[in-house]
Amino acid sequence: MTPGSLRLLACAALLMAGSIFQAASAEDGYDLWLRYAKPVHKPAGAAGHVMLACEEASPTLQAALDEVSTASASVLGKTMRPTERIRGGTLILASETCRDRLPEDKAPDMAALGPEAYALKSMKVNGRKVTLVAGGSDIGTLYGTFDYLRRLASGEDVSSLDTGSTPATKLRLLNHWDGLDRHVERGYAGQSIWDWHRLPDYVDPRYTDYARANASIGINGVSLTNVNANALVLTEPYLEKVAALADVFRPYGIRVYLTARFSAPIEIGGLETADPLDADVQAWWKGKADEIYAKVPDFGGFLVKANSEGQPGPQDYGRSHAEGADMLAAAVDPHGGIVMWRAFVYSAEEPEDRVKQAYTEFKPLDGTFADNVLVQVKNGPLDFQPREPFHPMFGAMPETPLMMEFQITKEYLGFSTHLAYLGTLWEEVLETETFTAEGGAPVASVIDGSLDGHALSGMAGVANIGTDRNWSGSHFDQANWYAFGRFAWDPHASAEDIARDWATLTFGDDPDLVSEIVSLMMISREAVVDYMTPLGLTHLMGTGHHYGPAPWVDDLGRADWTPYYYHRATQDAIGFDRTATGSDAIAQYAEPWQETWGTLETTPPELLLWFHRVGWDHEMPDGETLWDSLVHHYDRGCARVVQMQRHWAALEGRVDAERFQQVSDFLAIQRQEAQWWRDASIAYWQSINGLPLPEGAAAPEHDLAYYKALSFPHAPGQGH
Ligand code: GCW
Repeated sequence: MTPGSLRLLACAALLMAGSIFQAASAEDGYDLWLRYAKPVHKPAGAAGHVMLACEEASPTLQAALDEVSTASASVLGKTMRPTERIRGGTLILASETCRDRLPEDKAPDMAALGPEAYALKSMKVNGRKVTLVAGGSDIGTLYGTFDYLRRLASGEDVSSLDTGSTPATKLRLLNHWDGLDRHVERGYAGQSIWDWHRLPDYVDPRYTDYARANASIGINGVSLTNVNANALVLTEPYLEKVAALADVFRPYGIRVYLTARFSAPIEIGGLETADPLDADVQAWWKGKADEIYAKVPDFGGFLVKANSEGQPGPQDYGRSHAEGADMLAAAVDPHGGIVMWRAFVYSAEEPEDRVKQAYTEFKPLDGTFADNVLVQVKNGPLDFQPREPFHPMFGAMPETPLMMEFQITKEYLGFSTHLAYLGTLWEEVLETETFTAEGGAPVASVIDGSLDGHALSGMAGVANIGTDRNWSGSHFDQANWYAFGRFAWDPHASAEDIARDWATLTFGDDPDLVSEIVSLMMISREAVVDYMTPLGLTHLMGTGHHYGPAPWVDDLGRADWTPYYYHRATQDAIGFDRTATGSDAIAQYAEPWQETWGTLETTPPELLLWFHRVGWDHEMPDGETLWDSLVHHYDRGCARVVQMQRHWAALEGRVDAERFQQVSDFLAIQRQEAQWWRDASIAYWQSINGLPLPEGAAAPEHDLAYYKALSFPHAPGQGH
């Protein structure tokens, strides 16, 4: 071979390596926050070896070891090598049941940690410097391992660690609204990842990555199926499929839950009734629970939507929600299972203000639920709007563990094409004081069980996950999945800290880049509020699909599904009077909220039209009229989107091209749709109030008829 041909070969090899490198580093979002990119700053004190503190690796500890080797290979550029003896720079994974290789005096009291807790400690063992990940159980160790790896990937100094964490809540669940036909209700990221048809024989490797991602943020339960439930999932063939998924999730500390259709005893059990007080019905559910536990020994329990939006329930037989819940609770109780009974109830016939109905229904039932029942309550009394006050049930049912239900999928915040970081929305709810008889306490302390001393506690998030390669439909919606897990673990956490962690893990640890991304995330949700439903307006979205504005709709089969029901705009006024002169929903809140929100002058502008009906010429705190202020809020929302676009555009070249482009394209969609929301809303309000626009405000691009004529029969995610 001549030197020239050698050079050629070398060039070809280099070229190939280059293209392989490119392919391998394609940033399609699949790796989520477990990208394990090499940090700009090499983490000081990173371990070089990894050791298990016992001989036999349980599947959970094996998962931890695997994660360490995957992560170290890319974060550190070399895999941490397994070792069986303690050397300097070893990462030791230990748990309450895996500690034999650790000198007795060096093992912290892991039993005292609590089953899901962990400690990370830099220490000396046999004179050598090591890092110990100690878990109260193997799952605790896995959580601790993820924490350690997060620090490495963020370029943190890990040479003198003395930290740890304990989850504040017991149940940290994703709720999938996935159908057995793979349609995801309110899903904007493709189809359901549960491939029921191929299960149980084909177990998609993606399920393992799903479990890894969830475990890395502390999620420990998954309700697989839509709350608008199909009884079929409780039949034998489907339970086999459920068991196959449970087997994948088990090493990651994730239990499976199912939605229980209340009429299942009739539909698949051949009974004539589903009356919860009927002995045959009770026996049927007990038998069903036994059957499930025989296949899935660690089955978590049932999630139930009953007597809500057409779902069957105990009220069909004149029984209460508690009687329904307690019947199911008795069926799973011998196996240690629980029931999550949803409080999202309202009736079409009921003349009472829709936002009052859940409280009216459930408050008198406080103290009547079985010990293994939690009542799952949406964050606000309406339905996952861009902004609502907190649900008045929080703080009002001390005898019942209340579980928080957040919606991660953005049904009412622009689907997956609008960038809206929900951390700030959730933080706003969790840190609001409920003011019970004992005094002020944040909603977070109801959720973590500390306020009323409940051992059962939890948070559920309606998942935004689908078959899209990047899981969530958009890169930034991954942040909402991530933030949900972090808030479920610690409801007192800070939205900004979580955003920073996510941005670092997702886009790299360059501090300038991270702070740009975080600042964009932190303004994003308020931008959506401004261009969709400012000043306490709510539920103005298009009928059924909830895509785009439709404030003019006033003639659906049921009044409480129309935007008009919520805004009540007439020529002289707008808003829903929920004070004593109106629906008196305010009476469901404790003082001082009754006083603060019940009084026009002390109601903050962001909740004004939620609680009050006011004239278009009402004077706002800054001296503007309500009408001018409303228009300015729409304009502010649109301007914020432009600002977000600019921020993002400035990051070109600092974010990989693939993700940069998709985010840019989505921001362009968001900008157009923000404008659409603003223009359509203003055109409609003007048709009602006949007022001119404030000076300098642009007229809507089209007339009202144009916006009204738009139709979207195939908008994604609709119920069916
Ligand atoms: O948010 C609304 C949705 C419905 C959903 C319902 C619920 C699953 O529009 O699609 O049904 O709430 O939470 O039960």
